[in-house]
Amino acid sequence: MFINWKLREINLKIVYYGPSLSGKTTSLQYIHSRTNPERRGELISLKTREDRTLYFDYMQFQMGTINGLKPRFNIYTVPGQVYYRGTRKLVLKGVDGLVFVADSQIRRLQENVEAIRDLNQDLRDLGYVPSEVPLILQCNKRDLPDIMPVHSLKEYLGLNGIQTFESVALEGIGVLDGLKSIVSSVVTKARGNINQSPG
Ligand SMILES: Nc1nc2c(ncn2[C@@H]2O[C@H](COP(=O)(O)OP(=O)(O)O)[C@@H](O)[C@H]2O)c(=O)[nH]1
Ligand SMILES: [Mg+2]
Repeated sequence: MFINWKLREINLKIVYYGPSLSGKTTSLQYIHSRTNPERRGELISLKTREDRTLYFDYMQFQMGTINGLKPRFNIYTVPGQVYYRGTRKLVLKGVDGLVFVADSQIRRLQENVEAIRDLNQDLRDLGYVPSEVPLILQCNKRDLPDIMPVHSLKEYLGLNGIQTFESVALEGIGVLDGLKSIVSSVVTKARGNINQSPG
């Protein structure tokens, strides 16, 4: 969270995290397509290699007010691959809320488990207590055959108490519900922090 008191703006960061190919970019593309063009910036995809799985993406939108301040939500996706740990940490720095996008396919369980482990490690490395960062789970690709039941996926990920949304990002199903939920948690937390700050 970063407050510009002069402009009366509050910058909040939400990161879509998960294994590669789980549907993070597709989710962000859908969010971008459904956000009022007057209140959002371009969707920017930074290409780190020729493969689209190695992009990280960014967009910004404005919505509502928080204690008289205008919130700007900065939404990022991170590259899943191990060798992009540096990029991932850079993107995670200053994060206010997380959407973990899991690939629901049974054969992708291992990648999901590794990604949640990486996330917790990345957060600790950055000085966060992982359980204190607002997080929701988006179980994606619910349209495919051979997917895991949500409760068992949550169990494997150690995310039992976490609010969960089933999604088909390709069709936009469930994506905005997840976004609204994390925005709401992030805003609630920001209100608490602003009330405590001297500004
Ligand atoms: N069947 C299906 N495919 C999806 C869904 N969401 C994303 N995909 C596909 O999965 C692949 C990887 O998606 P992408 O958003 O690039 O994954 P990222 O690496 O997490 O950013 C692409 O071919 C998408 O079209 C979904 O809900 N269902
Ligand atoms: Mg991507």
